[in-house]
Amino acid sequence: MVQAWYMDDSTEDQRKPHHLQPEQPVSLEQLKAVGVHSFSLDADRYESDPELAKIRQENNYTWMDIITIHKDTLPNYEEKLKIFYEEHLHLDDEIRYILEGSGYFDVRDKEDRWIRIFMQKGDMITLPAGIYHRFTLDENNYVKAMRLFVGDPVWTPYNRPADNFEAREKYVQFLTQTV
Ligand code: KMT
Ligand code: NI
Repeated sequence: MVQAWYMDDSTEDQRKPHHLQPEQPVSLEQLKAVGVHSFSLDADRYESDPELAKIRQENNYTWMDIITIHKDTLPNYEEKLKIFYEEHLHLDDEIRYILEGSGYFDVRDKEDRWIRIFMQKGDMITLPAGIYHRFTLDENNYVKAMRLFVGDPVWTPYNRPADNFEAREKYVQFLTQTV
């Protein structure tokens, strides 16, 4: 299961965990309240996993590819990492499934505080359209992840502020309805 916690606001290396002192964990329920859902799967079986097939079918995740983020494999590695760590939103859900390695997805809570979500092998996450978020590698500097999408993928990030999109307005409306 994914682990999550509230972040400190130190500007030190983004790849460090950035726990508060004392630590302040965030539960899966708290993640659901901001529209973030997570699953645990057997990443060793991803090529023939009926559980993964079911999730894809039920959610209409027709499209997928695999991205490997490592300095030797990802073209424009430094530049891409910078883009991933800019606070942004998308007009569609962002769905990621970690096959190897690990990394952090940070999402904003209702009070605009950063929640850090540690994702490692077997963890899948869905970030709703309109949520402000960012991604960084951790100190292991390596992740291999499946990217899933409903239909043809659109990866366009809209950096904050991006409050006038319908996807954002809908998401803000959703937040008012959860505890
Ligand atoms: C994204 O959109 O932030 C990415 O695809 C990078 C992370 S995938 C583990
Ligand atoms: Ni994103």
